Formats: sequence, structure tokens, C-alpha cells
Amino acid sequence: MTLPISAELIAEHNQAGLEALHEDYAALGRKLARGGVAIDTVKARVANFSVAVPSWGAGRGGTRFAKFPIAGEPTNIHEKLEDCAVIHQLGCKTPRVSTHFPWDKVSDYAGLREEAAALGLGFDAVNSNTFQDQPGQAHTYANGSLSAQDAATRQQAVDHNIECIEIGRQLGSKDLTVWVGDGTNFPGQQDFARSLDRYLDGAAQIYAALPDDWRMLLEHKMFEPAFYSTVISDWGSSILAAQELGPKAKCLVDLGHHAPNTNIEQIVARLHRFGKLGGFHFNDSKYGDDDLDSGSINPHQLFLIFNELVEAEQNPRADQNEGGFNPSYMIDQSHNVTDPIESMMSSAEAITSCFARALLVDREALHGAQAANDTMMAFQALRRAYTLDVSPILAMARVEAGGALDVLATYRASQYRARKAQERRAVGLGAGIV
Ligand code: LRH
Ligand code: MN
Repeated sequence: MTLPISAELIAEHNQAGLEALHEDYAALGRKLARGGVAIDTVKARVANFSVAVPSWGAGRGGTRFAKFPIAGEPTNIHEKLEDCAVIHQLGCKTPRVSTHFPWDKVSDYAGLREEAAALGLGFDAVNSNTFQDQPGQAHTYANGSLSAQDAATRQQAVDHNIECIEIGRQLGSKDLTVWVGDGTNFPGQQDFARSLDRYLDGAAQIYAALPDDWRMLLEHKMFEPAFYSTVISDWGSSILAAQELGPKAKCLVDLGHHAPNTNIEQIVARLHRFGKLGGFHFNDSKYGDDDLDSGSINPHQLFLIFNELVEAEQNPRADQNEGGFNPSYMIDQSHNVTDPIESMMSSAEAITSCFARALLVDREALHGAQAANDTMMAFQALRRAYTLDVSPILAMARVEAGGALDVLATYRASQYRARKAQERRAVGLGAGIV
């Protein structure tokens, strides 16, 4: 395996901070031990935790107004895998890449799988794309895809999703994420019920093509690109569709796809309760689907979501969840103003930190206070964990896995992006998400 950053540089940079790390780790260990928690058990859980990175997040993102490329950004899946390898080599939390088709289309997927493996990477969910028209495409998605009035357009969307499953099988993926932008901009433009029925008919054909050990993850979104109604607009439409389709259909929660101030952690609890919690697209937002870095705007919400996930893991609802509790954790962000590698490393750390702190919630105290209607002590059980500085645990797990103690400092010292700017072709100006 040849990794993009030299192991010597990582070791050299870690050396300077190791003594302080061990001191901080020991101090936190003593603090947690006073509460009856062995810090090494938390470290072991953290070491096993991982979140997938989006191939489409490795390049600069943009808005409808503009996209500002950076020198040395990746222009194809091969360069994107190289950058994802840097994120995993330094941060040790992102061993899988979620792909998007046709953006990541190549001629040899078995070869791509080997290429990724040589970089220490595997593949997570594949994402279909029936929200853009491709050159030479027979039928436009301007009037929808799976819910389109035109049967040939619907069939084209079904065929594309089945093609994504076939590609995913060669990559070793086990999930197909289906997000459709289908919807309307005017009242009366389409019938809500008949649109959903057409969507369900197409989704059922895709479902029928799933291998036995695969899942289909339905991603709801309140608006954009449609601005009056969206066919799968919320968790309610999503869970009903997933129940209609069958046990391999689950719901994917993209944190940016809800109305402002929506209680997303409660949606997580509901989806788990009914055995339909399939996965996440982690990001953050202040207004709409801003796709900002996870935990950068509302870190408390991210913590509360992981609090529900730890609670769910300890209450797996086996009656509802064949295969137990295994939601797919993925990042889905658009890096419009930062180096995508830095953003995804810092986001993976923010997500892992929320997981670690959720593990440190004293659930006995929480449940006891809930049973006693002791509101303040129930809240304080969460707040005590939320205010813990778990960075020594994350850093120790990273260093022990061969990663960087300070991921950003080591990345910058590696001059990786400057090197890529010499090697890679420049990206033209443009607009849009990728
Ligand atoms: C839609 C979405 C979806 C992806 C796309 C890149 O907003 O979240 O998950 O297909 O972004
Ligand atoms: Mn998403």
C-alpha cells in the first residue's frame, strides 16, 4: 500500500506533541474513572468508529452563482480517491468512499476497487443521479424522474438506478442511495398522490433488483430543486414509502434537508423505533440545504443526534431491524470556501467527537431522572457529557492507528495540495454543486 503522505513526516510531527497527549489522556482518564468509566473502553469504540466521505466532496463545491476552484483540486475519481486517502491516512476515521454516478463513471470498476484498496480505501453507498440530464440522454428529467408523467422517462430512471446497483456490486458496496429532486414549483402542476404512486412504482422495480444483502436508502428533502412541493419531502413520506417497498428499504437522514428548527434527533428516534433508520448524510446548515461542515453551525444538534444513536444501539429493536443496528454514516458536504481535505478531516473529527461524548452520557442517571420527572437532572446528564473535552481520546486513537496527532498541521506541513497543483490540470471556472 503506498499512501500519499510520508509516514516519517507524520511520526516527526506527532513526536512534538506526544508527551502532552499522554498527560491529557491520563488526566481525562482519571476524571472518567471517578465516574466509573474506563477511558480505554471509550477509546476502543472510537477506534472502531468510521464515517464515509463523498467522492463529490473532494473537489470544490459551488452554488448556482459560482464555484471558485482551487489549484490542485481533483478532476476525476482517481484523483478524488487519492485525496480521500489523505483524509483517512491522517484522520483514520474515513476508510470508505461513497460514490455518485455518472460523476464517478469509469470503464473498469474492478480496477477502481483495487486502486482504492491500494490506497487503504473501500466503497460505501452508491448514489444514483436522476436530477441532471447527461449528454445524449434519451429522455429529460426536467419534469421529474421516477415520478415523471412520461413512462419512458420513468423507465430510464429505473434503468439508471439498476445500473448503479450493478456498478456498486463490483465496487463492494451494499447500499444504493436514492435521492430524487422530483417535485413542482406551482400549485396544480402535478397531483400529489399520483406523483407519489408513479415514484413508488419505479422504486419497487429498483427494489426488486437489489441483491439480498443490499439496502435501498431513501433520502427525503423538503425543497430544492423544486420550490413548491417535493415528492419525498419529509421523513413521513420516506418511511411510508420504505414500509411500502419492503424490509430492504430504509430511510436516509440528510441533516440539511429539513425545515429550520426541525427536531432531527426525534426523527432519528422515530425511524429507529420503526426499524427504518438506514443512514445519514452529515453536514450542517443555518438556512437551507447549505451543506456546510458537520458540527460547524449547530454542534449541539449533532451531539443530540448521536445521543439518540447510542440510545438506539443499546435498544436495537431486533423485532424491527433485521441485521440489528447498522445505520450507514456518511458525510455529504459542499466545500465552497475551504480546502475539501481540511474540511472533511475536521468534519470527521467533529462527528467522532459527538459519538464519543454520546458514549459518555451516564444513561443510568439519565433514565433515572426521566423516570422521576427530574427535568433538570435529565438535561444535566446530557450536558455533562456534551461539555467534556474528548479530544485526547480521539487523538490517542488516531496516533495508535498511525495517523496524525494534529491532522491540519501535518497536512499543511506535507505540502500535499501544492504538490497536486503542480501535477493536476487546472479546473475551469463554473457554477453548481460539482
Ligand atoms: C441532495 C443531496 C443528495 C446528493 C446530492 C449531491 O441535496 O443531498 O444526497 O445526491 O446532494
Ligand atoms: Mn445528501
